[in-house]
Amino acid sequence: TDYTPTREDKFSFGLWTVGWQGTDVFGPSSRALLDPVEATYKLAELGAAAVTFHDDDLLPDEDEREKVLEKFEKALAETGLAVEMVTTNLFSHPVFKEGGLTANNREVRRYALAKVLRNVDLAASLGAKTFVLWGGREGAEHGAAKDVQAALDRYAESLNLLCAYVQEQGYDMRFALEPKPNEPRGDILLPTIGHALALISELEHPDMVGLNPEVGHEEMAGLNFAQGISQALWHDKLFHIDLNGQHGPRFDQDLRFGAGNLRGAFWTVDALQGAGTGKTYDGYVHFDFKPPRAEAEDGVWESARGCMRNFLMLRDRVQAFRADPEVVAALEAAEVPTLRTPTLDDGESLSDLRAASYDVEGLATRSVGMEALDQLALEHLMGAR
Ligand code: ASC
Ligand code: MN
Ligand code: MN
Ligand code: MN
Repeated sequence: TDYTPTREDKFSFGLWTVGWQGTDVFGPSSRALLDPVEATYKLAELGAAAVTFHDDDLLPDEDEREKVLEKFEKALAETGLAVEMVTTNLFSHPVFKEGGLTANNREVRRYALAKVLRNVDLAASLGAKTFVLWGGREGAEHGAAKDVQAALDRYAESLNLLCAYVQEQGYDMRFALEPKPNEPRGDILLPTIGHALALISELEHPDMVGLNPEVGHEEMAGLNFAQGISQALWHDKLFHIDLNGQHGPRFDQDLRFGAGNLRGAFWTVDALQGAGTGKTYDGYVHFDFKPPRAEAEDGVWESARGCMRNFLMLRDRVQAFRADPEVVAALEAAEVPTLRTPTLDDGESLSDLRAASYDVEGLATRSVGMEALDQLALEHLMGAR
């Protein structure tokens, strides 16, 4: 099989991913600055369909803004690449050291909101339909230092203002919140998919706000990513996705997609495809990874290529798994399709349900067939079937 990416695969990359220079807590950058416009051409060549960026990735220098934008728009026109998502850097500059939209300092909050608004205008002018908010610095290291309830009021206030602004301007744009449990703050607000979903239901325009879950971020919290995005799909809230890899609950590794928890990646691709019968994700397949610091530029592109190839290979394996008649039979044996039948029959009453007799002993000792089913999945994943 040919695992060469095509535009129809809708692969998308953050310019900050391949552009990461390897700066970490223990040392300075290990790679030269990659021109974001050059990176756009290179990603197009590798088979991507779109790029995404933080304002500061593309436009770090105010004096160069117009010139860089012109070059970037030329690159988009020449390659046919789209800008599908834009996000704001509210985490690098020390002005955001104690938070952006939820900083205790009111001037900082106002400056942060102004930075987002300016970037929303840019996103709209480039045709991006998704605007991501990752609140890396929205959080705390100390208990008393953050009034969490007030911070959530301010988060909601900002989102309400942003949604109203987008409506006023007539932009075709939705917001996507990106949960993360910690790093860079000790504890970040909206740490998981579930926390973010709950906040959305309290907003003035809940229809305009959804999620951008990242594989590694949920796994840092010890959670199952496929299960999390399945719930987001169920709520119609999977607006966007950040695919990458992670090895368990340690620092945010941002490995290329498929590295780290490979089994989790298999179920992630399956979940995106509706796990057989559910709602599917039809948006861009976006990668948010960091080519390891040890790599030189060749390794950067190898890492980007790997994200796409791994997705295509996993999609192939997942489709083969779902199409395998033995899997269909094993699903039946495990009664997986039966879960779609309502627990109470039409017209049946709770009294009927209570009056029915149940073979509790028989049910307690029944076969569930789950190991057999999972073994089939592993065999497909390992290419044995
Ligand atoms: C984002 C996003 C992240 C962070 C991180 C910055 O916009 O989705 O996970 O910023 O990639 O390094
Ligand atoms: Mn990450
Ligand atoms: Mn991310
Ligand atoms: Mn990231």
